[in-house]
Amino acid sequence: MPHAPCRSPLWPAVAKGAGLSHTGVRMSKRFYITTAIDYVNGLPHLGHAYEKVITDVIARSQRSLGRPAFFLTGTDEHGQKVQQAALAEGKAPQAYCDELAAVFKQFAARLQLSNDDFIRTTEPRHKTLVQAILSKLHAEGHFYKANYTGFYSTKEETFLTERERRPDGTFDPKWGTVIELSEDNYYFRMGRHQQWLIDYIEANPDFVYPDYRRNEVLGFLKSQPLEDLCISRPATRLNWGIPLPFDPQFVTYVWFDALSNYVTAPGSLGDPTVLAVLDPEGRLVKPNPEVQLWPADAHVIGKDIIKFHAVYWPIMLKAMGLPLPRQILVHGWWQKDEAKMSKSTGNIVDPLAVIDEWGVDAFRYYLVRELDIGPDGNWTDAGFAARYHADLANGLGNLVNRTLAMLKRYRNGVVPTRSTELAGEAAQTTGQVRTHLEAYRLKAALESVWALVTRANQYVDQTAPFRLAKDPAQAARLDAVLYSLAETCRVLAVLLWPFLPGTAAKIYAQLGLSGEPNQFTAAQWGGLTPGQTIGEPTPLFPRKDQPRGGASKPG
Ligand code: ME8
Repeated sequence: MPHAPCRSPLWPAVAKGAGLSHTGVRMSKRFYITTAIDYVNGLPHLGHAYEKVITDVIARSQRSLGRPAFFLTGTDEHGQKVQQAALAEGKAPQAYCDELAAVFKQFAARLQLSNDDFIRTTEPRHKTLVQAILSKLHAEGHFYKANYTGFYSTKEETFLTERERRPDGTFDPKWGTVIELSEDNYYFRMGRHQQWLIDYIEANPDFVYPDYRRNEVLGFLKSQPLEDLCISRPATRLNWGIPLPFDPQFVTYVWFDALSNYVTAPGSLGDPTVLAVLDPEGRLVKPNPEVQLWPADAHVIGKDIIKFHAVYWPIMLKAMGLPLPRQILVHGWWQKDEAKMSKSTGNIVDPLAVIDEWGVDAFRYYLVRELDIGPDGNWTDAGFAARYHADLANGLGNLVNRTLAMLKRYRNGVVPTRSTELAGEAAQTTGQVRTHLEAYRLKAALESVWALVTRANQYVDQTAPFRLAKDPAQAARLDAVLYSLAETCRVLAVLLWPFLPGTAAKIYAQLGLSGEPNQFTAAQWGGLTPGQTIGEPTPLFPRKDQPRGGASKPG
């Protein structure tokens, strides 16, 4: 379930970066992570799901590791694409956006995202602060008005130059219909920003991750003078946007509007860092020292929008006088069966259909286990089913189910005396997972977790509890084996919580434990209390390729 939008009480202060608010309360900045905000010109798709899930895993893992985190996602609702989609459905843009935003919010809930807020760019709280940004930058001389005559791609909502033109004078089909335009607009002066940005990216190698994306940005910045950015569209041509406060004949360019969400959301909640710059006289929003979010720790985005995030956004922030985000995490794109997903060819993955059939945790697992943050991924239905059966049903599911079934059968469901037979392996895995999570190596973290799953399943085969159970002289030995297995399942629940929160909670409940396994420190060996009664074992991931009950036989 999404968290309530920032109504939560003051997060406990952590030592790093802690300071005193004006009320004398010890405050600290939260870990702040964002996703791209999705265009509502269509339904949510696999790419949207992937980005939101990896961001959720990072947010949850930070919280589990004891660092208060704030996770922002939302929808990008202005601009031509959305206006055209509304028109195509014969709806007024706002009514159309209201419907689609509700669909995207439900989608976030189906993915079990733990977002703290969901921003829509048509909300007054966003529009007000975008106008504050524009007014400030205009007053400080960052914009100028000029006439432009030339080519324009309506599909990409961008002006094209001779550079984009092919030798035969035509444009790449990716630009869609290209028209010739002559119009006045406002431009953002870029020239003064090029060199400091190059220096900054060179001095901060982590700013853009992975490194091949950083090199791409540097290559772009070094290859040509940065052209001034057109930040307006005449309202006569496009009126679905935020009016420029200093010239209402124009609306704001959709990317300027959209990128701003990363600061308008915290600003609207009272983030003093943002408001000191955008609302120094306190006319728009009351500062709230409990909301310390900016600068963001990570913007998670796809590879196609890197220039906006690694070039224009830092420049916008620098011009505003706000610190830059710590990192831009650039993920790759999913294909299906080695081909671009496309509705027209029917080559798509419908995330909701997959979730309905296999469960949300199986879907989350496949996305994160299959694709690291960086390269492109390839979805295959067969690969999905294979992972489901091998890793989830036969691996984790079987381990938990047979452990609990044996505890029920041989010990009446009562946890036996503590033992430490798998404690070393569990501690080693816990250490590896912590290191991977801290470095956002999500796939590697899952690989480490599954090494422990495999080890514990081998341990069942090696110790053969069903044989021990037949010999009363082996009672103490059986106790030791059963405790080690049940405790390993508990540790696994803690390690898995950021990835598969529902499954982790089910494992805890089946072990008879209350609460959620959402604190990494609980992965310490020995948490299960001898004498405690476990709950009901129920298969976590029923097999789909044979009649139900065929998997997960005890012992
Ligand atoms: O770009 N695989 O919105 P969007 C992985 N509104 N990721 C994919 C993908 C795929 N096949 N297709 C799209 C926008 N994405 C803007 C963002 S942010 C201030 C404004 C990713 O709905 C894409 O890379 O077209 C982007 O990060 C996100 O989905 C939203 O794409």
